[in-house]
Amino acid sequence: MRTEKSIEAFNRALKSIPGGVNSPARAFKSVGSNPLFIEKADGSAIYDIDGNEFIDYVGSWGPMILGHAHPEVVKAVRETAGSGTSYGAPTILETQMAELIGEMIPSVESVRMVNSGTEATMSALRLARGFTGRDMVIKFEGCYHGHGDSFLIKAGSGALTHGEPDSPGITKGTAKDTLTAGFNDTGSVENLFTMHGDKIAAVIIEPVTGNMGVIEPDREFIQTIRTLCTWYGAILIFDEVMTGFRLAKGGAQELLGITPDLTTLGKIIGGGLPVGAYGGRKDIMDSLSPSGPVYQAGTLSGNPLAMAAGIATLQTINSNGEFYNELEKKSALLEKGLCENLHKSGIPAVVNRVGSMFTIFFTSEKKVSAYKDVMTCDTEMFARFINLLLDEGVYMAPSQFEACFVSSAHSESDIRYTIDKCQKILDRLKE
Ligand code: KE4
Repeated sequence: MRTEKSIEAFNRALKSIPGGVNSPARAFKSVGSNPLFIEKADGSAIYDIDGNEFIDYVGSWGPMILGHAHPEVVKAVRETAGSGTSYGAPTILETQMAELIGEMIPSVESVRMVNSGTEATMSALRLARGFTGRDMVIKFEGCYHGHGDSFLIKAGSGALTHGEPDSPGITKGTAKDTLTAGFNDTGSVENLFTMHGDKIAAVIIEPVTGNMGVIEPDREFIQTIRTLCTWYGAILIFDEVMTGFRLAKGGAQELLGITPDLTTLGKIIGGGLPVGAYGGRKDIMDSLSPSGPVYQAGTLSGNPLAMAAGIATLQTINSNGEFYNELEKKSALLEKGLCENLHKSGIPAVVNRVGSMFTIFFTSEKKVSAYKDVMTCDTEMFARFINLLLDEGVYMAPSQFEACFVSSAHSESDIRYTIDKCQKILDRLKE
């Protein structure tokens, strides 16, 4: 695979952009290679500047559920842009988006648009704190909610502790209000509520994780969180930036049958343009300025281009009553093929899949259902797998701790090609 142009582009970018990328997830650092610079993308295919073509399972980390450059999305952006790109004043497009989100996710009675998933989660936490008058938040080890200070906190030792900053620049004052529990560890959440219950403003969780790889919640675990939040008057925030409109029309909360108090969204609702949103119970949302005292604002919130792209995406999904069934069939076919490959190869690995999100964990654990299982992964083996896969024209997430995504644009031949190439590579990994 030729990569001269990407290498040259990367060296040039390094001179003016920290690490040569505008987001660390793109850096390919954890798989020991350099990022590919992309020229264009169409449907399930992505093309780098050296002319290499790949079947894309990153999909911009989730937004591209319809595949790249979907005609309806491109048309909507083109037509909207011709009338101007931003007004700093309300448009009907924003109301259409809010109504559409509320129709698809009934728990979202009222919603505020922002410009990224990070902005959505930061704002939702401030709102929960403002509404309850409490300071503490519980997050889960391995869950990622964007780069807001309160969320860049890991558990430190054990799963029950006051937070330790994950990054320089986060004050001890911030970290002390973030408590960390274990995903799928019901006792860890119960203990935190027993110790801090009336000081906990919110619990925020990826209802199905994508950011430590894909892990599904035990039903008793997620139900207990809902019960504890209700009992102690804490706000349950489902961070569905990745799972929203991905796992079902109504997101993970539809799949799990759990109603959160607030939901954060992003990715798919922008159709690839910068977007985020947070919404939920009207009594909570009405605390937001200008209706209420909790302040949050944004120059480009509800930007007409992002709204047009997002509305076109959601309307395209809604126009096909079989959309999620078709996605499920393709994703299940891929999972089956990958599992058969891995079984034949004898290489220890676990494939976790929920809907069209999946992760191949290179571990000898029989099951990956918690952060501690994820930490057993052979990241060296994973890196070799990813790089060999790229040589064969398949682009999967360049980190063991991420999700891959199937889109409606992936064809059955894409899936079969991917399965065949994975088999070839696993045989080579055994050498
Ligand atoms: P953004 O600020 O990146 O739009 O969203 C933050 C965020 C919040 N919540 C969840 C569940 C998320 O998955 C994300 C962002 N996801 C990563 C991929 N794991 C974005 C990729 C990147 O950081 O470049």
